[in-house]
Amino acid sequence: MKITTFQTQLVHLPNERGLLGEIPGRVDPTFVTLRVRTDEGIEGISYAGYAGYTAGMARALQATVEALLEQAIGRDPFETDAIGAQLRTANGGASPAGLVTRASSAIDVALWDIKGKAVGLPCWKLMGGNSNRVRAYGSGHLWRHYSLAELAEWAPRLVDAGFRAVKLRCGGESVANDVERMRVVREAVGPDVEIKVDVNQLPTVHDALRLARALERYELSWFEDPTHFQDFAGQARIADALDTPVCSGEYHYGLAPFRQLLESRSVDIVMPDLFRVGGFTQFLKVAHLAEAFNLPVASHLATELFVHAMAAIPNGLTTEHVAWTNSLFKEVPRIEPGGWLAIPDGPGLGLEFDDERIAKMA
Ligand code: SMN
Ligand code: MG
Repeated sequence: MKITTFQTQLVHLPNERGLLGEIPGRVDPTFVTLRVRTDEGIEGISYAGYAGYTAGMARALQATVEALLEQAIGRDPFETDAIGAQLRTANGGASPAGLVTRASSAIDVALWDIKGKAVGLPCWKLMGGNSNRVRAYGSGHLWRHYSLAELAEWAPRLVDAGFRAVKLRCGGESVANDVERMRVVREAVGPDVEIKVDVNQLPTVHDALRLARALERYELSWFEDPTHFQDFAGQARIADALDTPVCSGEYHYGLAPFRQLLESRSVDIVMPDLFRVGGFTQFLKVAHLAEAFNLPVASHLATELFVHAMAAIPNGLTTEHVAWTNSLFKEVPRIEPGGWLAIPDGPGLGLEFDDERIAKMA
């Protein structure tokens, strides 16, 4: 089988509260859809996004996806690892980070979709087949800018939707304010729901320790990105000092930084971002590396795609659920009682673009 043609499209997703709420005025809700076609009539789909925080970056990402796909024409889509390596090497001056990796990651996912469709199996089975469902946590709300009243309103809504775990963003104005936010969410969800706390690298090492210790009485189940993502030694001090596990990884590009993250023991729960790590192919390498270090893996964003890779591995802890890109698809994995996401049965990703809705958002 050979890759023959492709099509990309810029899609402006609706301004859902969660998407534009996170970093007001900075998040570009424009995504690039990809369709990769083969001489056997099989089409693989995927999307790319979060290229930057200004509108022009989405267009730059689309151009990068197209430039890379042109280089993949004529190749056998089964050769995912070789194609990824070729794209990263041939465009080496512009990689391993940034748009090249984001684009090649999205292409990798589309190729896995083709592989699954070609052999009639869902991607999660092809990638390892650990389970046909994954645990998930509600992450599309409880942003840093939510007022106490909004936290009290939205946390129980996530629980009513079926989640047994939610994520609260902290690291705002003061430790006291964050403690108050945590208290409100804990009271709103009760003792049985997990609360994960993400501080997105905002604190210094000492502030992170003070904050985590102040939050511990409300039982946070992980403390995410407690300080600058490249401060491996600083993060290791935090991980060593706390009883709460440190979750980290979403900011790293490619496979190699995970070696340092794991070797320095600066992480307890490994969280690769699908588009920064290099798609499913590179994600699996990180997940298996984490397994060798006796560490669990959590996913970052891209829920509709990530369910497959998380279901493939034995050390998949929980899948982040954000609904932002759901409107690209006819059907998406739905949350089930107990906080599970069932993986679609269809071959490949089991996803279909909703062309009518996409046409309206283009
Ligand atoms: C996050 C990162 C980027 C966009 C939205 C949210 C956050 C998370 O760090 O882990 O969900
Ligand atoms: Mg995060």
